[in-house]
Amino acid sequence: MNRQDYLDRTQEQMPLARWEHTLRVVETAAILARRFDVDKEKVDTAAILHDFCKFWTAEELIFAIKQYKLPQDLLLYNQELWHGPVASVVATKELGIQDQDIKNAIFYHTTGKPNMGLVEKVVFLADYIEPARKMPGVEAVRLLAQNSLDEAIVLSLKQTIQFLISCGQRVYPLTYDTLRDLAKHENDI
Ligand code: DGI
Ligand code: FE
Ligand code: FE
Repeated sequence: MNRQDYLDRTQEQMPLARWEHTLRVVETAAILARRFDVDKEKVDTAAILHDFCKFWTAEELIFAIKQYKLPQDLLLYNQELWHGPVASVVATKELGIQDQDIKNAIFYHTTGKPNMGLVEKVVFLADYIEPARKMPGVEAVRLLAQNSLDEAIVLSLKQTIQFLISCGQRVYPLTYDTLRDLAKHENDI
């Protein structure tokens, strides 16, 4: 499979609006990869595939989480958390993705994880700051992303946690673990 195959297979999985989001994440991730000297090809592939399973039904995602023995505690939390881990396995089984950096970047693109690699960080951040994102505080994250992947990700995680708590949703513990890991030099959490 080549890049065009990844693009075609991804496009046919999703409606136009999500496809356009994917293309903006690919572009944003390329800019960040250049800025922070990260492997462009890995970032590109992971960005193309990160939302591959976003439009699978809940039933399909639950089936995959069980069948592929993904973390079962995901099922106790927000459905939004399910598409990354499932896409990571599908990318391996159906698209032949073997590279661990790419698999991790897809798997953890919603929550992050402690000790993220640079490819993971770039995809995570590009997903949050792609130009059509409008969540409160996104502009401050874009500014931090000019200079520091970690500082930008820390602010994005804080804002996501705040958002989830404000609407009474449960926060998956890995989200806090990621924040603690990256903010270990801060004294405000
Ligand atoms: O798939 P996208 O919309 O492009 O972005 P995403 O995969 O980062 O999903 C973001 C959504 O996931 C956002 O609305 C917040 C929601 N979410 C639900 N529970 C959690 C969560 N995000 C994190 N980081 N942690 C959670 O526990
Ligand atoms: Fe996503
Ligand atoms: Fe996304």
